[in-house]
Amino acid sequence: MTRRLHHGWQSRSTRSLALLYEMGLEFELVIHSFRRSLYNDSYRHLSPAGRVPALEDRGRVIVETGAITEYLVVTYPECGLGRGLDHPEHWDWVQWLHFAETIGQHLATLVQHHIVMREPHMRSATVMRYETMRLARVLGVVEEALEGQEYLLASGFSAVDTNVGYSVFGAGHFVRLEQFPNVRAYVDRLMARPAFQKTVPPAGAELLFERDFYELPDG
Ligand SMILES: N[C@@H](CCC(=O)N[C@@H](CS)C(=O)NCC(=O)O)C(=O)O
Repeated sequence: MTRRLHHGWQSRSTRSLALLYEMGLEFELVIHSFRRSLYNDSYRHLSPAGRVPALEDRGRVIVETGAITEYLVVTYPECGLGRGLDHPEHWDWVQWLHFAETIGQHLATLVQHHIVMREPHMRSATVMRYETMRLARVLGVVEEALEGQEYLLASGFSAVDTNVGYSVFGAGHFVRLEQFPNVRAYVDRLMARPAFQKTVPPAGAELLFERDFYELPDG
């Protein structure tokens, strides 16, 4: 079975895309559009909830970015991007992997309110303000962790930087990263990596983020 990643440009599947490039693994990229629901018969046999990413590899299908990250680092340990049970930073690695989705839940709510709900009357300004505040708070955790180091773990770049890295990149569309200098530098550092460069949508691609920054309704 061909290794295949199901992806939507600028969505959370960017985590798995960056990781596959970082690992130097060959794969086929299948791009899905968010203009139509992914919850359809042809895709549901891969992803029952109709979400991206889905990874096909070695005869199995895996969904959930965190699970895909764990699967890839365990299946291809020679790439050195996991931190095994015997590594002193193993549990930090696991914690960051899950923290990517703590950031991701606020990001997803803001994407729904600013982007998916196109008509202003569909949106809740209260939810938008509250989730922006909560997103800023979790970015503060990343800011502290990055004090004096380039990546989340003191031992250097690892797969969790692809998961958290996408979350903080996405967060920068709703929270000004200038107030978090370590996070700002971290995003720039990640985006300078050749693997992350390859995740940038090509010209003409359907973008999730059509703007660089989304202001709150009342500024
Ligand atoms: N926790 C899942 C979330 C996957 C997810 O919700 N992906 C979004 C894109 S960011 C999606 O496929 N949305 C399509 C939809 O909700 O219809 C993961 O980390 O893989």
